[in-house]
Amino acid sequence: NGTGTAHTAPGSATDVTGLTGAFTALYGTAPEGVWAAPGRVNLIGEHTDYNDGFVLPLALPHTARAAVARRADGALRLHSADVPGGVVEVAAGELAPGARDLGWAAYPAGVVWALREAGHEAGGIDLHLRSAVPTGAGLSSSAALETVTALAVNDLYGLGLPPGELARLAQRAENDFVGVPCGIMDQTASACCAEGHALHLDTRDLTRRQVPFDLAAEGLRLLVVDTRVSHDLADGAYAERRASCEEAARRLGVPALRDVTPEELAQAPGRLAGPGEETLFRRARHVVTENRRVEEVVALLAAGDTHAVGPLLTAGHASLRDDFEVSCAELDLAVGTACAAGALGARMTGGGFGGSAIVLVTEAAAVTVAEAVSAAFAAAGHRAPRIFPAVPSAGARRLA
Ligand code: GAF
Repeated sequence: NGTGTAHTAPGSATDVTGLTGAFTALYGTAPEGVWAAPGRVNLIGEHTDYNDGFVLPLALPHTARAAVARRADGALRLHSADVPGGVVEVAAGELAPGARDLGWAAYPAGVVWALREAGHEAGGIDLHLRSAVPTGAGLSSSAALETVTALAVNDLYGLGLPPGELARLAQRAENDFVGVPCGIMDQTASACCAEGHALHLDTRDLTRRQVPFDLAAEGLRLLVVDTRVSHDLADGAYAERRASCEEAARRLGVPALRDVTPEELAQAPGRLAGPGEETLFRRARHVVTENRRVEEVVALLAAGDTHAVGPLLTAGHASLRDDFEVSCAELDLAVGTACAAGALGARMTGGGFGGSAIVLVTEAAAVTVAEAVSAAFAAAGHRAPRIFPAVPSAGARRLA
């Protein structure tokens, strides 16, 4: 995965010049603009977004950037600096789900397809892309690719779609063109987050609220621990969890698990847990308690008590590990070690089965905690994790 040329900060003027130059070298004319869209971490609210529930992600400073120009013939030419293999060309008539195996290019191609399917006059594009969002790390590198494409096409073709709608169409691209049954969180985070804030999203009615999240002011840091165990949302386990949640809601007689409180669920184990079926009850218990944790975290942030968020993060991790069963040994080790070394709280973030954990820690303890996690990984014989601070950053934007 490309993190940009060494010494070139992603999104900087030098980076924009580099993207523009590479585009011109590839396609023979200059791009019409350069756009950026970030990856994310989710502070709390995991596996709730396909249950009509609540999420609280924040954008990372790591972005996918795209230099783009319109084409008159409706075709797409797509190139990534991060992937070997040259330009992928898709003729206008070829743009249909499953028509061809497009590899990475299915993400931008799927977005143009989704825009056209929704009746928007999205014409052809030449695109050159470079991303600093680590891939396979649970940090939404795919959503960043989709969102940067959606924003560029929206601007260039004057579609006038608001960010929330671009996120919805980017999700449609991933669901129906790429074939991953994800929820709406990642694309909305990439499109709609604001610097210094976490984004409180109700995934039922898609209302959004920017929640101030000024870690530095409180002497805190949020660390990302990328375990470098690659996760793959398409591998069936995600779809299986989703199906369990839908089945649990059906048995409880509600439209979605969003409509059940932890107290109500505790009264109703019999409806979910016939003999040998306690798994369904535990899946549902994760979702309904996680929705409650989101509300509790939002209330603590509003009260300026970010320190107190830590135990809720750790409780969320236990629920994902024990009830939802989407953690793995490396994530559990990162969380357990960080907490034992003095972190305020920690949890896996994103879909799970690998990927990244987040750790809330005081500035004073940050180095000690990071070193403890690295040492524990070495002692267990795991690959060295990548650890970096999550600075709440801006959502998708035009750079040039
Ligand atoms: C992945 C999905 F893409 C999101 O929609 C969300 O379900 C998340 O896993 C789990 O919270 O990132």
